[in-house]
Amino acid sequence: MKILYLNGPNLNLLGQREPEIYGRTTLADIEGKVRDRAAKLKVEVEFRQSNVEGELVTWIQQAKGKFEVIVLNAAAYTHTSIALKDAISAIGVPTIEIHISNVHAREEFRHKSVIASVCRGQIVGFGANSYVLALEAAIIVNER
Ligand code: CA2
Repeated sequence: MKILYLNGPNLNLLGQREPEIYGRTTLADIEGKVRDRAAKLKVEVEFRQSNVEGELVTWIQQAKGKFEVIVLNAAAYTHTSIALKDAISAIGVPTIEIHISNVHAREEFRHKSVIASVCRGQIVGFGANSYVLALEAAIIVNER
């Protein structure tokens, strides 16, 4: 089973700025944690990050037939991107929405997710562990 982790804009800055919200863990650290756990669970993972909305759309489209599940932290595009929503809906690869911070405890504009209705579920607010928890969710989604 192969799981594609996609990360949206500014997540390349993790660990370097705003540690009070996003912690001190870098995206590379998170990838390492996910890879350790994935090896124990005997699943394959691929990690990508882009600041470009269209690149994320292309990666979602290309996931069909190559990955069983997508784990998506769309970052700020979560709250705005109909293009991401349409791509998730069009390709039909089960997608899990994740967030590091508890978006519901933050500004009002972060409470709305444009992509939530086309995702299989959400994991929100567990810091870097949201990524690790998503592995278990991906396995469950794939078994259904
Ligand atoms: O909590 C999350 O995972 C978010 O997806 C992170 C996004 C934010 O727009 C969403 O509302 C919630 C922001 C990612 C930017 O990450 C930064 C990391 C360090 C410094 C500045 C931004």
